Amino acid sequence: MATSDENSSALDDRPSVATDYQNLRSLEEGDEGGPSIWRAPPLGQSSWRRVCPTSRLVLVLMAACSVLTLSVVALGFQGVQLSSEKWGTMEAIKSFNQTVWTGLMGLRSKRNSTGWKLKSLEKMLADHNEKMKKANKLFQEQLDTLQQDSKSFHCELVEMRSNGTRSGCCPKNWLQFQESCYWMSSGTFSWDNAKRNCERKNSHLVILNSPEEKRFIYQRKRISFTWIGLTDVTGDWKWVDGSSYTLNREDWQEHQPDHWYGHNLGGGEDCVHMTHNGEWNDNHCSRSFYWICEMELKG
Ligand code: MBG
Ligand code: CA
Repeated sequence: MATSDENSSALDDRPSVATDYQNLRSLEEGDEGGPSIWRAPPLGQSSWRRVCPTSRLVLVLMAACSVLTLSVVALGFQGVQLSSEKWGTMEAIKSFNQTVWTGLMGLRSKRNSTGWKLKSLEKMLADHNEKMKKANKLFQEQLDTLQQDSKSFHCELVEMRSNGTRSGCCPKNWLQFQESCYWMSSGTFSWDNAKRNCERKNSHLVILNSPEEKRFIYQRKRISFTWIGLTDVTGDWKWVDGSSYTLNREDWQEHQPDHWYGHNLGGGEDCVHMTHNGEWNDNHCSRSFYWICEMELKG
């Protein structure tokens, strides 16, 4: 059990204020080369530097904290500013979007409206074209009727002027070339029968007066031999209307006319026909060929 002395001795072992002061003094006065890190700064330096390092660390930390706090406050302020700017920008973008959207809607509506207008215009155009076609057809029909009427009137006028001896128009199924009408037979006859047939039609066997008329007939006649109104039965070459024909070699096939007697049909060859290529040949008048009648429109 400890005595009161022992307690007092134990209390004595504790560093007293005086000891502390001495220790502090010894630290102040020398032993500079000692290893202690707690060495006090030399005398003569400013008082704050003589504060213990722990306090300096606290001060540094406090300063750092202050700087940090200020930074946080500044950043916060900036953040508020940024957030406000961001809000403004968002509002602007929103407004811009709204404007663009409204514009797009307007354009779409305009496009729809334009498309609809275009479609109705196309339909109008198609209807118009259809009406034009109908009107044109009607006009053409009326023009044809008018031409027919005019032709009939002309025919009647010519007939009246000739006291009914001539027709002003070619009859149905007759072809008109210049001032004549032509009829092509579909059967065959002898030259004499063909001549009579034409006369019954108020016409005559074709008389070819010009190269143009020869070409016209040649182009339209049947391929087979076809009688024309030329004969030398009287000894001279004459057309059926009594007009004379002066022989032209170009009209005839080679070696024709030859008055050939070799056919044993009696006599020679007195009647003329067109051959396949349009050139002429004299033949026996009894032969059966196609024929062509001609009727003049004017006298
Ligand atoms: C024929 C003619 C005939 C007579 C005969 C003479 C091969 O043509 O048609 O009319 O001229 O030729 O050989
Ligand atoms: Ca002949």
